[in-house]
Amino acid sequence: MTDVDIDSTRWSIIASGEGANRISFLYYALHKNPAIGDRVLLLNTTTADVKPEKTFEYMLTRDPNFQEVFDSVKRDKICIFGKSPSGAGNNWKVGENEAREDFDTIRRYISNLRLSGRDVIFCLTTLGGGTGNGSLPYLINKIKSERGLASVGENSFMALGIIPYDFEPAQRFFNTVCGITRLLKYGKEGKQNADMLLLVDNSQVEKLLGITESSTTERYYRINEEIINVVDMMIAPGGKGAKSTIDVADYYQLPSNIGTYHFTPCMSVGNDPEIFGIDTALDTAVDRPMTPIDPKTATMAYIIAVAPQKYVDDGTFSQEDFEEISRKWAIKNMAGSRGGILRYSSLIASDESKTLDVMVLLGGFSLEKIISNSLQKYYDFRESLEVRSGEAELADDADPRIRVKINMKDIDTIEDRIKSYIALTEEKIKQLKKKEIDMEKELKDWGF
Ligand SMILES: Nc1nc2c(ncn2[C@@H]2O[C@H](COP(=O)(O)OP(=O)(O)OP(=O)(O)O)[C@@H](O)[C@H]2O)c(=O)[nH]1
Ligand SMILES: [Mg+2]
Repeated sequence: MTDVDIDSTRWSIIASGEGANRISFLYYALHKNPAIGDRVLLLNTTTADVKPEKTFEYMLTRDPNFQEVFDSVKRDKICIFGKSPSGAGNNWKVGENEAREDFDTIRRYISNLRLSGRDVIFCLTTLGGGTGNGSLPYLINKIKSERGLASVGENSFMALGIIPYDFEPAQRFFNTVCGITRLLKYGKEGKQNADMLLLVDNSQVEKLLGITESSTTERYYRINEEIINVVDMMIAPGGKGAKSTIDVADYYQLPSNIGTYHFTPCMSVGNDPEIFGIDTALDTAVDRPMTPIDPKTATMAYIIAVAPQKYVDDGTFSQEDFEEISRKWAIKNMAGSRGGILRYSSLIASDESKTLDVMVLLGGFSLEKIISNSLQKYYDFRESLEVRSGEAELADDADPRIRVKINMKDIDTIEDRIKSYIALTEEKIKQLKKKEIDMEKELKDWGF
């Protein structure tokens, strides 16, 4: 492991809820990345009768080497918050309330991350559950706005949200629509919350990997392995003996300026550099978006390639060629005839990597496929709520101790916010698909 440049970005990971805890633990156990060091925080609510270990049980039996890592993580990186005796019971409002009411507990752990300067915080949650999906949007907003926890206005927050399997029940999709919205926009004024939101869909990843195992825990494990590759590629410029200091975090303001800041990763990793060129790797990647999308609607792309040092030194791969290949690729694969609005490519030479690994973060794409997969279930759930005086009480069938009230006006606000975000996204796509300007006429108008 090499030391990171003083200048390169420091990252932290904050994961809330069970699925996100598993992914972050797996990343921490498998990748010792100097850009992260030990800045990892796993948050969860838990039932009084279930040990926090339960979340990691399968991983710990699958790989006995993880036990030692787990013992160290348990000492100071797992924060159990909330006063509820029974977790959030798949109810995001409970997850949010518990985080708010018990923020003093969470604050101590966040302080331990010693966030400073222009640190990037990688925030993970599943979108179907209650704990992570409820608490994480609240926490991002809170850390961003409260003095003393981070450097206000300087840190960036990359959020990753995991969309439930297609077959999961209605409440999970109600949670998903609310969670996506609250990660994008939060608070009274509905200001931008996460700086970038990465979406990953369980059914889609399972299809890409051809997973056929029947055990749920093993299926999650396989999906999680794929997700940690994404985390690793995001942070690549600071790790893997990297020679480049440009990373995604340097560009996070750009999507915010455009007003759309959702992305999905497309991965092509483990390629033999003797056989694969970057162009082939890019073509493979675009066929493998981790969320069901139409790449032809994508308006933004961040393209990251990690290649073994030797192949960069001998000129097989160079930043200049990479940019040219990316440009042609974008014209062929992205929205409009000019290859989207925003694109940047970063080649990283690595002392440690033996393969050519490429990740494309496609962004600004139409959310139509995601929304159409969720909407029926979203409404099924919404309409099942019994509303009295503008409020619905949500109770957990399995555990009557969990009850919470939701104000239906807040749900209307969430719907309005996602609809206007979608409208903006569609408008950007449409602008790009418009015919090119008539250059001759324009130049004349400009006085030439
Ligand atoms: N990829 C992946 N998805 C998971 C994993 N665990 C759970 N999920 C998905 O996440 C959703 C459930 O969220 P959890 O993370 O279990 O929920 P939570 O945040 O702990 O919230 P609670 O409802 O309070 O338990 C479902 O859609 C699951 O399919 C995991 O390890 N990997
Ligand atoms: Mg849970």
